[in-house]
Amino acid sequence: MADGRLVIGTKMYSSWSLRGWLAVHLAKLDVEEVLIPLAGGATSSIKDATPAGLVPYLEHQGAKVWESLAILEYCAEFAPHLWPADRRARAQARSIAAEMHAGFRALRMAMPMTILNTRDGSTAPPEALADIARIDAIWRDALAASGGPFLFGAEFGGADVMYAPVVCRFLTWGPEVSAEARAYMAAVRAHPLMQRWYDEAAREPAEWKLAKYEP
Ligand SMILES: N[C@@H](CCC(=O)N[C@@H](CS)C(=O)NCC(=O)O)C(=O)O
Repeated sequence: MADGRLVIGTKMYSSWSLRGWLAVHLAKLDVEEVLIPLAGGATSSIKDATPAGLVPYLEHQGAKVWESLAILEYCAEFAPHLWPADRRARAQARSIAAEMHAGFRALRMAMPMTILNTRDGSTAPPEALADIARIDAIWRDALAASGGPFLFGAEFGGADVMYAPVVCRFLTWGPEVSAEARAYMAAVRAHPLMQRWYDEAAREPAEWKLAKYEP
């Protein structure tokens, strides 16, 4: 029997779910996956199943954890390697993870996650372009210091967990980004867990598609 459950939403669309799912899998927690198809906002079955009415939501060995960043921190208690070993790098990783969790609203509004599609991002508003420039700078800084291919070195870590759905958005919407950002996006997309998420999304039933995220 599993140690708990992870409640997530539709893999095609749920960017926050991807973060919780990656963290749980990287930490190798043994939890059952409970997938509730998103209804396009205020999904009643998600409200009933989770404390905040949002996914992801983790129950594990008696602990109840919601908010993707809290789930990541919980997973890092079991898998400390999710954060860099060096104190200064760890501070930077936590800062950029928190910046993602708290911000980039314009980007999230202009370029929603819809991973099975290719969309035209050329009409994104200036606020979204400013978010993209900031993210590109965050990535370039971290990659220059670590040498890549992931933000803090050879392993896919907590900061990558928080930015993986941004990679998905950029792959779909194709904004202009630096060569360093493009190399980073390729590394994230090629990670076996990302490959698995994309494959499972591709197998989701057509009835789960939401018009507002489709071309
Ligand atoms: N701040 C939350 C955001 C979670 C969130 O907004 N999740 C969306 C799905 S990506 C959700 O559950 N929406 C409710 C719904 O669509 O019914 C976190 O970090 O986990």
